[in-house]
Amino acid sequence: MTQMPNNTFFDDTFALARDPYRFISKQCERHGSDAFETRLLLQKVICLRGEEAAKAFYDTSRFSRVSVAPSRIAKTLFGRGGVQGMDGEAHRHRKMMFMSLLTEDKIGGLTQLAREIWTRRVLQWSRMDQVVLYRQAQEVLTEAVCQWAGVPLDPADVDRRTRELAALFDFAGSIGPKHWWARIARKRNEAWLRGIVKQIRSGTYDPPEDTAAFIVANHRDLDGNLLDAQIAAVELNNILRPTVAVSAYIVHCAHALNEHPVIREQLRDGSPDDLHCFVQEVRRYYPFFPFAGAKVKESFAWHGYHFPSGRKVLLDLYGTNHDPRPWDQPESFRPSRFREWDGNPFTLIPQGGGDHFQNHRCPGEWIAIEQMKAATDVLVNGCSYEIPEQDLQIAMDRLPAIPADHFAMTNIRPLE
Ligand code: MYR
Repeated sequence: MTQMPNNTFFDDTFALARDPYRFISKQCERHGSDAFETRLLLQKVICLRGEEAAKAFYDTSRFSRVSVAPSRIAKTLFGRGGVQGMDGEAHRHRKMMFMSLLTEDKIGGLTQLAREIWTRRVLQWSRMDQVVLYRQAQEVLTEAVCQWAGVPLDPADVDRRTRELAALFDFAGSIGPKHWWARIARKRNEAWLRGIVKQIRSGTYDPPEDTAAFIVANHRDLDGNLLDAQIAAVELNNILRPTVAVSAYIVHCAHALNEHPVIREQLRDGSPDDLHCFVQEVRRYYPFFPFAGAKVKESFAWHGYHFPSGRKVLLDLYGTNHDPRPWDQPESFRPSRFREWDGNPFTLIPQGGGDHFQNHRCPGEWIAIEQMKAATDVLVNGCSYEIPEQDLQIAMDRLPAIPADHFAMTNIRPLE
């Protein structure tokens, strides 16, 4: 066995928190290795990056997801008892429930709803002095996904439900009051969704049978039992929350359009393929989810390194998307690289890698792509706007990392 490079003399929790998207890659560069060991929250952890590491990480015979998320992430971002913490047949069965919701047709329905809401919003914005895109995108996505999922949402509640859903991903990585607000937000959101699940089961609320609310409320586990109402609420939240989190990617699209006026011009009368390449490059280039976690099932060796049973492992998602081996000049924003792309599921992994059905790869990846395309089309062809003086620098110490001022826009005019 080769000795794995290690930082275990120190605890790297603060170094990781200061630079969550680049810490692992920087250390890999320093050690000249795609794997190194460190301590996080005083526990030994192995950090990995790159295509080969991703292939090993998504080998379900080697890694488990049960009880991997730190408690502060479980109590905010993911909730307890949901698909993220499952293994084996039970995981595949639960994942099928999500995949059944994500057919091309159904995703198209969600995109259509969102487009209508964007069009309405642009008209409202034209009567306002200034809007902040991050917040606006969160509201659009909350309205659209609730309607699509069969989750009743009174117009008067859009603001508070958006705040709740956004707190779960926006403050999961925070410390102090923001983090505590995210915990409260999860409790409130789960209570709301639990109530809807119970109403569906008792017949007092009857959403269409192809909606997420109906499917989750009536889903049966491998033993043929309905999910506990609390777990069903966590899974319904797993459909709403990540859709609202696409707001971060929408801000990244706006940022890229602003940084690259030539690309923006090309998209004005571009083909669907131009738009697809643009969105894929935004997903590769911009920071969204920093890393994914797992733990070793049984000890094994990989590239001469020993992985002991039970050891926690982090796979660097952002660093793998910026790995210069598969990505020529990874720090330059170049949508055209996706014209020739081979679709390798281990080199472009912003929302996890491997297979959507078998692995912990985000089942909502296609929702993200289609929502980003719809929003980019609105920003390029649906309105004109100006960018007021503000800090457009991507705050890399924030999770998710977006421009410091959340992308303000003024003087908005609908086009057409
Ligand atoms: C989701 O809601 O599942 C997607 C959220 C995407 C934004 C992610 C940024 C927050 C990361 C929190 C810390 C993660 C540590 C594993």
